Amino acid sequence: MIPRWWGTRDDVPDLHLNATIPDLPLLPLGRIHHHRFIFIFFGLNLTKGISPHPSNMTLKLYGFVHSTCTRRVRTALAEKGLDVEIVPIDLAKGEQRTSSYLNDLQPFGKVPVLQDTETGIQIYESRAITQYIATKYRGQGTDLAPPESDLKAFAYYQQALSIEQSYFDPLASQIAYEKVFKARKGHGETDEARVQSLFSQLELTLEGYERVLSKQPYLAGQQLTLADLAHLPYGVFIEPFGFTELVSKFPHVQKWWEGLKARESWKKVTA
Ligand SMILES: N[C@@H](CCC(=O)N[C@@H](CS)C(=O)NCC(=O)O)C(=O)O
Repeated sequence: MIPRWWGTRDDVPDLHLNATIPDLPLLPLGRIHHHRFIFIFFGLNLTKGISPHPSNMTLKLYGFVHSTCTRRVRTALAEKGLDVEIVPIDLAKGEQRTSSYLNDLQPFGKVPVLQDTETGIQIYESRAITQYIATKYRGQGTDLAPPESDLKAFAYYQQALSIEQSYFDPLASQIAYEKVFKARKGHGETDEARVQSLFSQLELTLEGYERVLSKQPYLAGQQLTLADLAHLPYGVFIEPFGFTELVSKFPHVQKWWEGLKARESWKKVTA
């Protein structure tokens, strides 16, 4: 049985938020309704877009609302107009490493994990979860992935997914680690030389993105897909460390990036 707790401010993977949220008591999920005003008062409505009542929701998402990977899933859900019950996992307290979590939910000790009570499917890995959502709810909300039967569109979609995972995510997530998570995990101070090196590599990567996006509006072609949306959580996370400035060097990348951030789904997830 996974304990249901809202986390403390230490879970918030965002320096700005960390700086503005005072220490809050741990709140049992069952009481969140009564404490909702606390989050709104501090400008953070943690329950927005998610169910405050763990009940008969079809979809349950084990995670932390502000973690990058949980946000990736929540963005896809928002594009589909789907509600989800969030079952909070307190990463700072190590709830993702309890034996019940490792054995029953995620063998690698990570969030998020999705449970679909309608199909009985339980799945982890944020990108796999978003693909599951896109497939199960095809025809509802935004179409987020072409079907396999559309050979050309599906091939370019796979290519776009691979671009994000191969060339963007490793660099962006390592920058996030160096700038924020390294110290938080007690692994030492930020290695600024490494950050600079990672940003240099990211610049070369964005040169590639610029070549692609000067010919088409989205990574897979004319339509937005999960491949585009997948960039949002880490891209936004590293914006204050130099990503905003870097993106501004590439007009087509910038247009694409601003368009992604302006989507209602992302606004909802970050509200
Ligand atoms: N590839 C995985 C990565 C999952 C992951 O690294 N999750 C982080 C939060 S974004 C986590 O659970 N960290 C806790 C830890 O490493 O102990 C996915 O996309 O779901």
